[in-house]
Amino acid sequence: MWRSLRPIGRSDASGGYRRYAWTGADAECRLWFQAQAEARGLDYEVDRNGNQWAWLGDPARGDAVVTGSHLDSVPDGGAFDGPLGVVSSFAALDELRARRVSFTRPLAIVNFGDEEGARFGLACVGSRLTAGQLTVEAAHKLRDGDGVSLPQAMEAAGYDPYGIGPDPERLARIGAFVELHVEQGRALDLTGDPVGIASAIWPHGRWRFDFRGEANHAGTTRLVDRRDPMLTYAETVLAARREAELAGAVATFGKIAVEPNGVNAIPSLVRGWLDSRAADQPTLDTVVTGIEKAAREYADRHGIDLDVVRESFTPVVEFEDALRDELGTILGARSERPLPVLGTGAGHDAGILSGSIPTAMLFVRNPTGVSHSPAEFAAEDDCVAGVLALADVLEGLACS
Ligand code: HGY
Ligand code: MN
Ligand code: MN
Ligand code: MN
Repeated sequence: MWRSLRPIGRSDASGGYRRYAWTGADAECRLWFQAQAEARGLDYEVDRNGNQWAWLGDPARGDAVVTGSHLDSVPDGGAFDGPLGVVSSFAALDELRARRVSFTRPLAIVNFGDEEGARFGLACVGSRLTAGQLTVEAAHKLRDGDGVSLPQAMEAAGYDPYGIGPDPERLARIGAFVELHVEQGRALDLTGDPVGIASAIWPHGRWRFDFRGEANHAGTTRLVDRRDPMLTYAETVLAARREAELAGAVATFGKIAVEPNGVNAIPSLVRGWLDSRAADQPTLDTVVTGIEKAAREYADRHGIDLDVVRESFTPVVEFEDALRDELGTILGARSERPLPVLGTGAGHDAGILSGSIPTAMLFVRNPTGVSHSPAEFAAEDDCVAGVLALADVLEGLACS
């Protein structure tokens, strides 16, 4: 199963993955998901937002147990972020069938579309639409770097962008959603556990900083005569690191767009995207406020115009105690010691859905701690441990 998925959207140049929403690689991943579902005799469907579902049992019975994750990636992402959760869900079902359990609740495996937001800039589009956390109007306004709109991209991929929207009936039929995900840090590597349980997701957001200056000749314009937005941007990047360090948070300018983007032209516009996250809301607010304040001081000093736009925000997610504790009980009974419970700075579909249904997450050890990079890794033994843990959880929740 894993081998048939791995080549899809993989770049020979970087070894990373380029599976962006509504592209050819995304379509191949979707065909892979459908094939896995149908090979297991599951009822396959695509919901109004393009998320894929594979059902065992009649969803109309309600109180379903759902597991899964996403198959899309960040630019040159790793092999495990998302796919490990989807592959492990199918493998856990195979394991449950081998155990000859009988299901007392409907079970589904889901692939949520466009979780990374790599193409249109907003994470978790499929789950946000379903949970009613993204309006149809706002979704239709999303554009990729080539100016292609989300509706155009969906239509080109054969999906109807005018049927998207909240899906409360679907969510009302779900009693629990459990997402298995590769850990995007080294906590489990430090505790020595192959699998852990998520406690919370840090609040996090994305802000766009537009620095406008004056395009001019790189060779003939005296330094004193310049209004160079790249200078202000560079000082703001340093300020972001300083503010994050002071607060024990994280802040990253990972994406930049420059106009006119010529080697011998002082830019007219530098657009930088900030991703910032902290363990709690007040700290995050302090960091972002501090970065923006510094940016404005630099802009004033260099005669630069600055606009700051918050493009997306996800408040802190505290995973529901009862389900989290139930996972702990189920898994604790099968291991020598209680599983570690750990927070994360990474956003997930489970975080988006936690506002609508009971959700929980399992993390699988990543000894490198690296993610959103081809260096992302999980050892085979740990992946197997993750599958068995997920199977135990699904058996405990959905089987007699
Ligand atoms: O950005 C995130 O935390 C997630 O991987 N989309
Ligand atoms: Mn990710
Ligand atoms: Mn992910
Ligand atoms: Mn994620």
